[in-house]
Amino acid sequence: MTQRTLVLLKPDAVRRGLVGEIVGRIERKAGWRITALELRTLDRATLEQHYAEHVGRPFYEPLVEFMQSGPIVALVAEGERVIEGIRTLAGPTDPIAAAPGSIRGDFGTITRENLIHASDSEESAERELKLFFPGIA
Ligand code: 3AN
Repeated sequence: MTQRTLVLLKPDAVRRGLVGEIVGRIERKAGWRITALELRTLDRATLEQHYAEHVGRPFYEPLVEFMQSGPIVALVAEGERVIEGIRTLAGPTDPIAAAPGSIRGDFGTITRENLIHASDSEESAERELKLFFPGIA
């Protein structure tokens, strides 16, 4: 089942020079392709839409601040079961609980700065792709 998903490499990943490492892990999965990729700085309005489900949670404001703290890399990945697959590559939200070998498990320590966002379902992917890449069909 070929799918498309949105990935964000968060400001910590860009600041720490981990873009190549993370993009490389996605590229090396057989048959997956990166079909759009851009370095950009996010505005508050975009983040409020992106993280709408988290409004009111204690981590919401610091998260929105953090995500504006420097450029991010937004990309679109396509391929066989890529939505579930990139979530597996990323590992769970808490990087200390994430297994070594996963992106968060290998490079992260604190939950807010967990390096990568990846859509968690087909519905989220559709919504997030429209928000970040409205130009793609
Ligand atoms: P995931 O990215 O693993 O799907 P979500 O969607 O639950 O995680 O949370 C979105 C982002 O909010 C996370 N990537 C992380 O940066 C931040 N976050 C989530 N839970 C916490 C928490 N308990 N403390 C601090 N930040 C959090």
